[in-house]
Amino acid sequence: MLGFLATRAVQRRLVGVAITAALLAGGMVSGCARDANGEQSTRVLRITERDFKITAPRVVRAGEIELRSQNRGPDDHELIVVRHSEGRLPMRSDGITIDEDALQRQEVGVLKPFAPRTVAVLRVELTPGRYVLFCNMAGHFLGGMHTTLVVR
Ligand SMILES: [Cu+2]
Repeated sequence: MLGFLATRAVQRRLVGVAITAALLAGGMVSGCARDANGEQSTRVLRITERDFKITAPRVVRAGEIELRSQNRGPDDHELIVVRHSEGRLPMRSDGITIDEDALQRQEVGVLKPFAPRTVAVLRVELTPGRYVLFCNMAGHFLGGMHTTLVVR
């Protein structure tokens, strides 16, 4: 229903390291990297995006986190991470997209739109707080593509 809007090209500043890779069925590596002291240095947070839902863990420990988002389509999706303590995210005057300019200082990272059947990776340093993960392609947020992540 929103497919014609979803094809709109979105020019976006890329924050952090974003890699889109072909999805290898069953080949996903689990776990984390360890530093010289044997401490966990990077943890992987698995996310699934589909029309129109984002599935992700609700709580994660603070630190360096690798967000791995799998697009199950059928549309392209993006992923925006903002630190947002409470209340609703501000809408643009179009009434169907979030005002990212107003959230610029809260923005932690962005995965540009990526295709169905691919995985996009974003590394972020998350400090304790409340975050919102969402897709801001036209209509997708209102369609349900947002979730809250609490970092402890
Ligand atoms: Cu989307």
